[in-house]
Amino acid sequence: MLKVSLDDLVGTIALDRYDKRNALSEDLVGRMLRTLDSFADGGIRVVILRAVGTHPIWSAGHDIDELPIAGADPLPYRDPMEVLLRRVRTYPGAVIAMVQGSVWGGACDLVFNCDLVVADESAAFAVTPAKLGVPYSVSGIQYFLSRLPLHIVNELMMTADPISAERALTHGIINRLVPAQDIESVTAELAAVIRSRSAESIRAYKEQARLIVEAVPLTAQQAQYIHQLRLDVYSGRDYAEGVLAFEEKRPPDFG
Ligand code: YXS
Repeated sequence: MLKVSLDDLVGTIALDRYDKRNALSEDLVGRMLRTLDSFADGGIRVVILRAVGTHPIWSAGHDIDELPIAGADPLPYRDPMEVLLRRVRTYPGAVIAMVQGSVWGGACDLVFNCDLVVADESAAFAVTPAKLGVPYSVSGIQYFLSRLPLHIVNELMMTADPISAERALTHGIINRLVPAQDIESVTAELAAVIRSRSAESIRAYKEQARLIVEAVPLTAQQAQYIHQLRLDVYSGRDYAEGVLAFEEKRPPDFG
């Protein structure tokens, strides 16, 4: 499911579950979390997150077979994906996503939560809750809004259609857009530069940036209201239909 390698305090985690389009199952995410923990313990300065080989799909996102059925929060605080996103945000070093192929749903969240993104022209990003009837997580929305212009977030969230690598570059989702044959060397060079810089400075910077981005005050009433909005969606007809339609390999009918 994962291929892990290490070279001079640069660690690489490669998704290797292409039969399920690298869908982020609990098992796969658990392995990623354990690897990140061991990297952190070993003082690994830079982590490269990639997929094994060159395929049209980088990752199909959250494992839809493991989304809870209607009535239960599809993205609760303890969902392994949510735990992984927090772990990437708090990893005490840089995490670079190297992206070839399309990125779907929660995998977009994963890539956007990385500190830097290197991609080739085959990369594309589709944020899919509106195709599944999922009420997106509050922290996910917070992070999208902190990184991207509102109208781009609206387009991603409302259409659920992929945006191209070129547009992703324009909007700052991608740091380096490179030809496919150069992607490994460009990523390795970027990792080597960061590896040579002060780990203490980078760790403190990253933690400060995270805390500043997360410093959005909400009143108790607003938090309750958000909870109610999400509860209504994950108890509703659309979420049940979205998951069922995926299982039945047909487009959803949201009426
Ligand atoms: O039928 P088999 O057993 O061969 O399995 C198929 C698919 O069922 C499986 N698969 C997945 N299984 C679980 N979770 C997934 N997300 C997932 N995606 C795919 O992989 C096998 C091959 O799939 P197939 O035949 O459709 O491959 P393809 O190459 O023709 O098409 C690739 C995709 C990615 C375009 C297509 O599989 C697709 O549309 N997948 C779903 C993408 C998606 O909507 N992801 C969002 C997941 S939910 C999520 O992340 C959030 C919670 S949210 O949406 O709110 O952000």
